[in-house]
Amino acid sequence: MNQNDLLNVRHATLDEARTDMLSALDKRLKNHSLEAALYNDPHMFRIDMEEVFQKEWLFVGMTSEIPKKGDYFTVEVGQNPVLVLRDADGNINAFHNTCRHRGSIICSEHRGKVANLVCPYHQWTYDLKGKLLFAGTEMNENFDKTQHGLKPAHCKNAGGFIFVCLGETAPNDQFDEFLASLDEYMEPYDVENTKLAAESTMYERANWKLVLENNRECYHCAGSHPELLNTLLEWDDTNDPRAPQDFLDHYTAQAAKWDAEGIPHQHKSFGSSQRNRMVRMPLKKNTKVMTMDGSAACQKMLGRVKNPELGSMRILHLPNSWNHMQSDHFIVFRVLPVSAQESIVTTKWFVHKDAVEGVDYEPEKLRHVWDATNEQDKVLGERNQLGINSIGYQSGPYSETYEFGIINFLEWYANTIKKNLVAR
Ligand code: 3BY
Ligand code: FES
Ligand code: FE
Repeated sequence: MNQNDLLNVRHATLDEARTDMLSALDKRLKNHSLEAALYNDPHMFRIDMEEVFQKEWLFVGMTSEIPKKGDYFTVEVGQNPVLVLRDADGNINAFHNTCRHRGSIICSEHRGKVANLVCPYHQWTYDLKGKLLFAGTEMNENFDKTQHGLKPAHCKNAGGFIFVCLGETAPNDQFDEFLASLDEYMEPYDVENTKLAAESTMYERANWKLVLENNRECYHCAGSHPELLNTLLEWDDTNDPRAPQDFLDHYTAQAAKWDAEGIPHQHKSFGSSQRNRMVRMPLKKNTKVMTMDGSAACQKMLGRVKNPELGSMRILHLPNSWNHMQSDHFIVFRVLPVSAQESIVTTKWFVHKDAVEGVDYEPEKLRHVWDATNEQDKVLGERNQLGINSIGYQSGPYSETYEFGIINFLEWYANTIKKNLVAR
């Protein structure tokens, strides 16, 4: 624990913290920020990990990051190392990245390729489906290899998105309906024929909920995101009460072109409190994608896309991802908690797999706007955390027009914690 963590400890036991958390969530003012402990107390953080990150579906990465058999990437969900791997049949599976001998992690690189999974400690060897193949010659004769395969985690993919769930049983909450729509909405992009072109990993000294809250509103955009606002129109939906007529007219004209090409764009949401949503929104007039001047980022468009002005399709997955799918590249964002006041935000940019770096696209141009935006958001999140740690902090009101996305997020969060704590 760091010094801040110690300052915020206020429970003798985890059970006390659970009771305290339920009562804090029950008596919270719906349209107000949470009480400080929910953003900085280490016991509350542990409950977030147990009830949300170790039980709910999480976005981890894209199928095109691991195109061939034996390709893998690893991800840390709190202190749980997870391995996501393509097997010989082309299926993607997830395993706890911990050896069934004495628990060493098996893959310590963030990504790579293997024929089999060999634990570096005593060379126990597993196949790509997690079956234990070899445990040396020193185990006694009663040792049963079939009882020592890698522990699987739930893993599903659709439209190129990979989700894992570390819980014993995976929650439903219309998740399969969401996946079916992801397949439909992502079809034009042909994700299997894309490649990772750039990646950033940012360490932020802010509770994961502050990172999400910041992303769920554009109230701060005018004050902080000059690069993004060259192209982004801040309305997330045609129902947005703030959307002016010229935006609605622009949307109608763009949507007619998308319809002519069979590009899905209608707003859809799934699960409680719009836990998953997707919608395509136009960017500013005469801009194509989120570059500094709105011009193309890559000469090769994705999949079967012909129209460079596809706006951005936003895909939200609570608790840990938002995304922007455009005509010539798409960007995915993933948040993973580290401690009560630390998070890791990973951003990845994808282009057509045949696009050549330096010829069809320049990584610097591709990533510039969101590198700048992420840096600005990191500062905002960290300042938010510092102020919340003050004894002077008091829950404050959200704007119901600008910050409805946060209200939905916290409603989902509060209901999820309650549902899972009560089921315990
Ligand atoms: O564009 C995004 O990803 C979000 C939505 C509004 C604020 N933020 C920049
Ligand atoms: Fe993996 Fe010993 S801990 S082989
Ligand atoms: Fe922002």
